[in-house]
Amino acid sequence: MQLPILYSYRRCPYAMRARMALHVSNIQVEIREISLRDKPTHMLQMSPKGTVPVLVLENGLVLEQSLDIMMWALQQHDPEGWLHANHEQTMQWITNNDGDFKQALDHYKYPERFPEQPQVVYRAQCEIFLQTLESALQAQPYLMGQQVSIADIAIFPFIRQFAAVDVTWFSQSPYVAVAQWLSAWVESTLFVSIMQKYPVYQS
Ligand SMILES: N[C@@H](CCC(=O)N[C@@H](CS)C(=O)NCC(=O)O)C(=O)O
Repeated sequence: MQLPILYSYRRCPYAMRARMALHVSNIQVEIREISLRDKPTHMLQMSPKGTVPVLVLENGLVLEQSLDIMMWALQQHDPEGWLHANHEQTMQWITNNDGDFKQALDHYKYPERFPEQPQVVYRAQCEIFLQTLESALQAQPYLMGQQVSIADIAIFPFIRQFAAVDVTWFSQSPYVAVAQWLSAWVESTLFVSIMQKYPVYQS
């Protein structure tokens, strides 16, 4: 039986959120782990922009944005109610993550590429978003309230990257609720399952 093909990169946070939505919705896919330096020809034919994740469906339809893949999967089967929260507010969290926070995160992760400012300036830019996460998570277990939503799933892989830049600093930071939320996700069965290693797909 032919399955949808997911071009993926294990450590990519966008690919992680797509893999988690596919996993929870119990949609079987063929995962093709790629090398970012040597992308498969078929992937580039299907999606010339060359980013992962890309999902190629059996009918030839191509989903080339991580959020589109999440929505497509969950609209078919959403056993944990990840789409139940208010859509606009959920998307606002994700937009803030994927926009200003992600940009500041890239600067914080690779300060040598952005020598205009010291790394701590980029970290402080990231902290604007961390503070909003902390306030929300001090008050409730998930970003959208008492129930998990796509906001948690879409965002925590990026916070994981932020925390990993300076583990000691993060562990001593005031972001206690964020740290607990992050640990719970990183240790979850869901995350462990989607971080399974695959050999690089040879096209
Ligand atoms: N907006 C895209 C962004 C995906 C993205 O930027 N993925 C990175 C890896 S984390 C990528 O494929 N970069 C291309 C490259 O490094 O060549 C999405 O949500 O799927």
